[in-house]
Amino acid sequence: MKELRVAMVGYGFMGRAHSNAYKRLNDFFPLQHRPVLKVACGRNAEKTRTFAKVWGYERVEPDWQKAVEAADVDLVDICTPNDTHMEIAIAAARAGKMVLCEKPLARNVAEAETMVEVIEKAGVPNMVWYNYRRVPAITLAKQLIDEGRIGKPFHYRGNFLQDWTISPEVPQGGAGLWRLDVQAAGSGVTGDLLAHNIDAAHYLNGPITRVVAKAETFVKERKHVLTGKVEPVGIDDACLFIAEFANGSLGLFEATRYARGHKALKTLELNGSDGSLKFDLEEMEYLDYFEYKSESHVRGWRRIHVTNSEHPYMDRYWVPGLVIGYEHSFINALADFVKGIETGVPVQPDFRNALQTQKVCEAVLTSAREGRWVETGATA
Ligand code: SOE
Repeated sequence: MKELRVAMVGYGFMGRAHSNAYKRLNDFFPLQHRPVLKVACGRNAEKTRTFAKVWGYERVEPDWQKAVEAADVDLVDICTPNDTHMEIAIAAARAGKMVLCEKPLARNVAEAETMVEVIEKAGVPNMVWYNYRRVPAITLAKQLIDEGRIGKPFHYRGNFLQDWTISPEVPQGGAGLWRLDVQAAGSGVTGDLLAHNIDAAHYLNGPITRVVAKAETFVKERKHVLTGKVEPVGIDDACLFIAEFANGSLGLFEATRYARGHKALKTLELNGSDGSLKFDLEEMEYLDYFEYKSESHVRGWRRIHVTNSEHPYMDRYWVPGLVIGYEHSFINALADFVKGIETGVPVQPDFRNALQTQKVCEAVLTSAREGRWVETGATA
């Protein structure tokens, strides 16, 4: 078995989700590569040490440049705030390492384009962790669409609703709350939540060509963790947009951190001439499917429990009827990435593919600012 020696930059929520994937990969997927957790790297020395100990990294390296250039590292995983993605990805690619980057790829299109240019020049395998594509029910949705069961698509809907920033007492910035700091994050729910929905929409329904959006910042000032001062909030708290897809269908998207009662209500629906599909992350083991061609007396929505061995990824896990969870979407993504290295067929979404999601995010933010339709650059 070949070793895949990992340098992990960042130790937060995503550092844990990805580390779990490296550790469990070979337990479930027969592959020629075995991840080895070599180096953990982070800004806070004590937290990095604890993280490395808990997850089993061989050593700790406080200097990220040394970590990504280390001779005993093959793959760099970027789990840091968005404002550091570009610098780390470029250094890692130039050092000839494979690069896996947490979403969104960057803060904006300019950064993402630079990253794509460098990574493609370096010719190193790369992937962006849009993990929801690897939820078996969503992968099954893609399969049903590709089998022609939905017919001509008319409507696509995608929501991502949370409620964790409603209190004006929640500060912005710093290690825990950088998602609220526009400098660190680039944007608010657009880059954080809509980006997931745009990636899933691209995957299931093809390119989005133009958008018109409305964004809102409900809490205009928050204390900044780093300066201790009350400062203007630069992120979007909520963002809604209408989209046109290259295939002629219409999209409706909503993301917010102000939907009281919803922690991570991520839903999607596709309606076509021959059928419809519905997914809800809170019941992620199910895919709802409406098949129009059934005889009318039995026609209706059917709920597929996506746990059979013939369902995507499920032959790797338990017996039919028994479910897998959120963390497995990262294991599945990693398995696809490693398979990509072994077969020479690059996995999606790679940096170039994620750049298109970044372009839609930017078009959405421009539209919200300027109150007009904005082209994404994608064509039919
Ligand atoms: C934000 O709360 C967040 O953690 C995102 O950053 C993740 O990408 C999403 O999957 C869950 O919500």
